[in-house]
Amino acid sequence: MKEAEPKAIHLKDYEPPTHRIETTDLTFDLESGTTTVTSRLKVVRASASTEDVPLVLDGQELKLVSVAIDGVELGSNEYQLNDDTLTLPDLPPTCEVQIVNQIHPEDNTALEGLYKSRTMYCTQCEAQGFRKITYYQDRPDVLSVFTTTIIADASEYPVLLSNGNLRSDELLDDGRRKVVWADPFPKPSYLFALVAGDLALLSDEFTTCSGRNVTLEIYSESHNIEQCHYAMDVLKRSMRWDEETFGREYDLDIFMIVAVEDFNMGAMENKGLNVFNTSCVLATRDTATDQAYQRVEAVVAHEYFHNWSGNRVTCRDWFQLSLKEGFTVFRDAEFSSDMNSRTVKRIEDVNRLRSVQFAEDSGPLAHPVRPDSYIEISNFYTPTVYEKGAEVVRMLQTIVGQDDFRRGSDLYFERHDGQAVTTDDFCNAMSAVTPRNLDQFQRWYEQAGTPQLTVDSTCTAEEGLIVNIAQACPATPGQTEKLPFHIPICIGLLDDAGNSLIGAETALQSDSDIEIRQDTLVLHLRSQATNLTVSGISGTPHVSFLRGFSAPVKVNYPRDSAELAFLALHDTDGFAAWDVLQTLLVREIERLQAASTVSPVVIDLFDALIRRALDCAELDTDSRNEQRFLLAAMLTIPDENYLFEQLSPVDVDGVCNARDSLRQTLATQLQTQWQSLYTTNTAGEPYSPDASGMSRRGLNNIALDYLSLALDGTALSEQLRSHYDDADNLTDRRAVLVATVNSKNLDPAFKDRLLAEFYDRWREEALVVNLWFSAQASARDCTAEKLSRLAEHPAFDLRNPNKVRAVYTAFANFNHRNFHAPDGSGYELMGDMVITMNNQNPQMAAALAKPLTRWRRYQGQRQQLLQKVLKRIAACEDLSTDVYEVVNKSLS
Ligand code: B3K
Ligand code: ZN
Repeated sequence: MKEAEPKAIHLKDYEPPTHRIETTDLTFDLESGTTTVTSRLKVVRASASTEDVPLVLDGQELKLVSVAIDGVELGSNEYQLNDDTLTLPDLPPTCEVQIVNQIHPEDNTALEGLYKSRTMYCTQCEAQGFRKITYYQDRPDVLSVFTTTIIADASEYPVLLSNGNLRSDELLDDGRRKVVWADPFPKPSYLFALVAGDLALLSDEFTTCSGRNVTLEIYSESHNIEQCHYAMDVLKRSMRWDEETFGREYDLDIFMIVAVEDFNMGAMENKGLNVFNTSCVLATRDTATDQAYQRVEAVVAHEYFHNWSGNRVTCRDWFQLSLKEGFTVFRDAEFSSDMNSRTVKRIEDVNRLRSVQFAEDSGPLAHPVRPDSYIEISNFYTPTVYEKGAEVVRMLQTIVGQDDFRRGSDLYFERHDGQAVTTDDFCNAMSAVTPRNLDQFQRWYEQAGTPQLTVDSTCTAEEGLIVNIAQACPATPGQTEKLPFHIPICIGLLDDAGNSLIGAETALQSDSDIEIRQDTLVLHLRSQATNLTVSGISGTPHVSFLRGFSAPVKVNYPRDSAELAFLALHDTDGFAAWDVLQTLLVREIERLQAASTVSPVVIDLFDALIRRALDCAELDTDSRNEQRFLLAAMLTIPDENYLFEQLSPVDVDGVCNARDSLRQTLATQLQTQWQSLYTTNTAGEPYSPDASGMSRRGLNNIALDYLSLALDGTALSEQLRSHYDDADNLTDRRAVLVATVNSKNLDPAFKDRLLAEFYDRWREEALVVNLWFSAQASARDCTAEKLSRLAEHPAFDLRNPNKVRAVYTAFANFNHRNFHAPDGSGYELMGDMVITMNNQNPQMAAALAKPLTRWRRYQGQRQQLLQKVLKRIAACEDLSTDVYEVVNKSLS
């Protein structure tokens, strides 16, 4: 907590460190109530010019016991200590600093630094948690070789882990155990980790491409260990994939993952010792949905990939966060695309980008991929830094081409191994291998906001096809004027039968750079506006625009519904087919806010898509799975978050009602078709988390969802009941749970019985209980008052972030009718939670505040109601920097 008004930190003020810390030797004495940390640092002055500069170490919430320089203890007048720093003046050019301090992990509810989760100790240091463990230069450009000694009671904490390789393990005479871990790779403090507990182990091994054997270990509390097999399988696949795709080999003798129940985010890539939220590592058919399996796959891979993109090559400062996060999200997305359907992975990612990142980019918290200032760095682990950052890397790959991209990535790792670098260094490595000029491309790192493309096209026999494209980017906080971006735009052209009209001989003319790659044109838009002329083609081509979502932009390309419907059915680029369908559906939902009947073109299109799904039984296995995945995505109506972003300013009730009415009409008018789709995709074989099973369940549960709107009374309860009773997995059970809690056509007793039955059966499985909570929190009848009652359930725990997310985040992000209740009760409730969490866990509190911040995009009274809550929070004493920044920026 800060007394004075928190100050912003600026990228332009970056100064290199005054001292290096060559080695860091830590000893942790874990005693109940108090942990004593002894730190021995070999400190070297960075250069002669820093001769008179004192060593300033960061430290927060620590009790200093002693400081010694080269073995001589300092008197309290020989150093300066305040709330955030310990300053040591007059150090010799090279010396050993020894510091002893105490901390209280048991009282640490912020889950940053060293804390206790149930019976185990664990750490979370990124970004600035290490300073809550001991005094240190807690910044990513100070790289040091760490040795860690842990001493703890041998029976209570038989497993003692830290980074690197195990050097020794001994039982002491007093019944305690002492282990020493040594990490040979220099690393910044944010990658430090320690775990101590009575943990079960799943082990395996991996032989790297150069023939080295690596021990793989996953630890969890013993009741969860059998749920770790899938993560182990993913880990091995990730290790192999990173060798084959990016030439990256693992470097230590051991790689460990520890599953922790209380964790602020998904997982953390500490060197050789990844710490995971249980939600991102445990997976069995009964405890994880198909979606959760895919998340485990993505997160295990993501954290593993950080070993190179983040750990071996790290960030110079936190403004460069996207250097490791954007690149690593890109890498994990490529991995998931190779493991599953590439098209559908792209659809999911773009869906999320549009719902969440575009919303951030057009709101009060908009910031560039490389921010230029922050108050609290924890607030910058955002969709912009992660997901837009990954889009920026993807565009680089599109611009330079796959082969040069790989050469650039090799060069980046080779040049910067063991260094802390910047996004400029990354682009420079790419520049070094491509003939293309990437100077203008830098603006993607510097300018916030989502560029908007305005497109129109005409086609005449004389001139051929002319496409005009213009770009503009709206103002964002602190950036009123924007310069044009370098935007790679992939375009396909189709004839009336859906065949590509592009070939090597296509006659093209444009004032922009343009190339032909197979059946796609890649146009490099650099100016504010450009045009493209394609001559020598017969008929009027259908334009498949922004194939694969080649740039994170919004597109305004007015075309009639018949043209969009044609492309939805015929575009050979699956992403583009889905994309035009979204345009059509958004437009339809906008229209339905004033009209009452759904357009026949939409109903006919859904009819055709269902027919295609029914016909795909004829295809070979791979195409069948791919088609099913794609059609499941296409048959899903965009959710409210997506629609709100496309239709701002938002009339919440108008959008929700229009969306409901579209779904209801499709359900009723195509009921027979949904029933066939349901039957055709009902499981014939036991559960498997593979493409065949997942894609089939996807279609089966979508059909169930529509049927739950079309049916009522006994027919509905029987259908739901049999789906539930036949289920051998959580995906199917969850589908029934969600349909049940949201249905208007069911006897309330049926709902109550199902909820009670589900809870009784799965009460021991925390992750399943979380899903039970979130289904109820996002149900259409869950008012703020009902939510408060739900949070009184004995299984709810305010100290466990997963539970808080399952109840409160689910409510604010997915229960739009009730979060946005016209009386402001949803907003007030979330405001209360932010204030409660502010003292206990500032990072969680700031995350909970975010849904309140976008007040400008809602219409009418809601703007005032939201501002009122934000002002109430802003007026609280002892506001954490995390909440302070989010709330004040959104009010200004
Ligand atoms: N690097 C961590 C995120 C740390 C968040 C700190 N508040 C996990 C990841 O992105 O891989
Ligand atoms: Zn990451």
